[in-house]
Amino acid sequence: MNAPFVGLQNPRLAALRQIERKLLWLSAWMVHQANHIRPNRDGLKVGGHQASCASVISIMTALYFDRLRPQDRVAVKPHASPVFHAANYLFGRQNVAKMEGLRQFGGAQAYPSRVKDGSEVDFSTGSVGLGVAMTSFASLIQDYVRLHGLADETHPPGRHIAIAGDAELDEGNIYEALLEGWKHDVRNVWWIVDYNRQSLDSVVQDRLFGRFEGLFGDMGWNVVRIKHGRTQEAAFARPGGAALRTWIDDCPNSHYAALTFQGGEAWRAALLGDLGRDAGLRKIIDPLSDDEVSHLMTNLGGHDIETLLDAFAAAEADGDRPTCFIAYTIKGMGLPFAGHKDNHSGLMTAEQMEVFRNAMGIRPGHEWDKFEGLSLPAAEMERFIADCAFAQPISPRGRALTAPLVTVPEAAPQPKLAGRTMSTQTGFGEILGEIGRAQGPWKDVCARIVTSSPDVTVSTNLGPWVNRRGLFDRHIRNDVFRDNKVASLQKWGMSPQGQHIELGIAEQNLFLLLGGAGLSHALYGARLLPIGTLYDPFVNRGLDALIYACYQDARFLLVSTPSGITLAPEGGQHQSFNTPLIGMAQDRLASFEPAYVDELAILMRHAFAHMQAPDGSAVWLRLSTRGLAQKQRTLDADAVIAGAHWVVEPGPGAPIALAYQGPVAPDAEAAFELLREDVPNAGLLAITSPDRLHAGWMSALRARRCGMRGAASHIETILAKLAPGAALVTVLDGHPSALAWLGAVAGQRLVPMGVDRFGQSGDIPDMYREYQLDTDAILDACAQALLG
Ligand SMILES: Cc1ncc(C[n+]2csc(CCOP(=O)(O)OP(=O)(O)O)c2C)c(N)n1
Ligand SMILES: [Mg+2]
Repeated sequence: MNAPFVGLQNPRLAALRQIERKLLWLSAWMVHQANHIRPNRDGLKVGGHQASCASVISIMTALYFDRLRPQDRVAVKPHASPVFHAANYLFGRQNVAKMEGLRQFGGAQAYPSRVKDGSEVDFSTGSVGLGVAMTSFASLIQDYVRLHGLADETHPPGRHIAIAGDAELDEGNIYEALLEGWKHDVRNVWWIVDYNRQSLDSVVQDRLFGRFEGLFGDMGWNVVRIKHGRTQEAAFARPGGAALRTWIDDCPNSHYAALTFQGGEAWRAALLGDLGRDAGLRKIIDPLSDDEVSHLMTNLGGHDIETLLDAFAAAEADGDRPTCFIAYTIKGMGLPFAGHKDNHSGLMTAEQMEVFRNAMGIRPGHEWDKFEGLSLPAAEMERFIADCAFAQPISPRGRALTAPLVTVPEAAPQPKLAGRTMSTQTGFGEILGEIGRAQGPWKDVCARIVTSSPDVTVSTNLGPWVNRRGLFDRHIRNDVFRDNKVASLQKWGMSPQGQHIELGIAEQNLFLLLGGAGLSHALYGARLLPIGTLYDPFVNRGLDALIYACYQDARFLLVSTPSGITLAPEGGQHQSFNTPLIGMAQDRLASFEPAYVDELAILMRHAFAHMQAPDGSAVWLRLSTRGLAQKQRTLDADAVIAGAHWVVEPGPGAPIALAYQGPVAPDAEAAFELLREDVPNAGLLAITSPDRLHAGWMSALRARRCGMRGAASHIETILAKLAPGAALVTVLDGHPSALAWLGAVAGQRLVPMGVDRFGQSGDIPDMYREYQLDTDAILDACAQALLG
């Protein structure tokens, strides 16, 4: 661990200033060559954010080359991606080809991406606000795995740091995360706000800082304002300095930004216009050249390495309290468009780049040389970088950790089904509750499961599990009702050993938590099997965070229940019908909707394995509260996992099959019995996953286009049992297009049934009649399909 910086003449400071210079050059050059030098084949803007990068150079230099330890985990604001790649390049963890390929196929990503840029990226960013909030949930998960003894103790715990753009604090999810973090007493989190007071479109409102200070303070955070650099502080200490400080503090953001852009002459005119009669101030300003006036006025804390290091060291000394640093900066600092309100996507022109190149001392052809244009010898710089704490490996594989797989037994515990009427939601609660006994072959899986729910733990049937495993909290908190002998089905004692993390009603928080927990193997070397439950319609409420978790390849099991219009009396507002389509469209998420509990048991077992498989993914089970008479049968587990199985195989030359998905099964079965009276060889197909079927079909089509003639998908094999001109009727409690594509697989005539309107409540008979999911409607659709 480096000692915090001390003293002006410290050689560390000299080296850090060289690194600032290098990061500024490399990030600007990376964007420049992508836009101006690399051939452009399609005429589209490549883009990049030189001003956003310049704004955060000193902050990232101070962090990466001084304060960060290898175990720390960082979310870098999306538009500073080139600075991040440049820092990694100096550490020998990034190469020129990737940087030259910024925003190009196979090159460095526009925004840091775990999946595409590799494991140097701790948290992907891009959708502003999410990466910031993710650090808080990841820190909670770090505490969880350590308190459960699951983490590899050879890795010391890290700090979770977000380097945030100030406009990210406009995102509501930030405040949801702050509140939840407060409830869970989150520790070891730093948010460093690059407070350049500019967003994409504009210069932000004055006095915003005061709001942030209040909000963060209310949530138990330490707020550190890093406003002035050393040069400014030295000037403030002189006679006339107090007036200068007041002038700076009172200057509206947009005026300050405009003067920064205009430069020394404009600064002097403005200062003298307001304070020209102050003899002390004149003594400060008059001897300075225009460039020096400019330097003084732009010497904000976020551009001053010494000030930043002092602030970081003081926060470290303060312990593990979450800390928000508001680092005042200038967007585009050191570049020709510094402070200009339109600089967000501004790119230096070729002429400006030449001037910048000369100022940086970079010879043509040496743009990527690590130490070109620096005043310290290369060997000294190399030594300095190699000695940085962050340069030390966290594991032989770099910053990515791994964790052994947890063996998943052959079959999930299956509740007694004979003679029972049961919903998939009940089945889920019983199966998980059984695993929660932590007995027999499921003991190891049980130890790795962590569940969470945004205030719908009981209503999604996690109750039996939670009663067995307890609620997680960093501190022991008793169940007051239990202690007072008040009878309740729910036992809610909290302890560091608990395995359920209860969240408030904020669905984005659930998905951010699942994102952090689902990366625990890579971040903390501890394998977790996270399960999150929520009502199906509210997947939409957290959707961007769900997509964000999948984008990072986080591994978790999402259980959404109740779903569809089948939740009937719970009301029209709670109905969901777009979710099967989301499940199909979302990459790195395998989605299923079983109808019966025997299928569910197969899929839950599969989920625990698939979540751990190198080529696996997160898993989504869409469940229902409708009780169905359970079946005694033997299923082909592979077919259930592949997405469909024949309940009644069609006879030779069958002219029609009826395919159902989820809780409409009894109505489809009843219609099928009537259909069979007229068409004895008709088939009845149970669909458990349009997502898996579709993915398999796509993959077979692609393989055949690549010459693998024998490639066939599960759905093609299934539908081949029907006559070539056969008709299909599909029915699900969801948007009909989720299954309508089945007609294209073998060119069959298809009538799709499902829900494309919503908002009416009632009981199931009324609802199924209204939305045409009942037996009569299905039978009519069969007639329609047969008649063509
Ligand atoms: C959720 C989301 N909405 C919109 C955008 C488009 N966008 C990209 S950057 C940005 C403003 C960024 O401003 P700030 O966070 O202050 O960063 P700066 O560039 O000033 O450092 C916006 C609106 C986005 N990336 N994500
Ligand atoms: Mg900004």
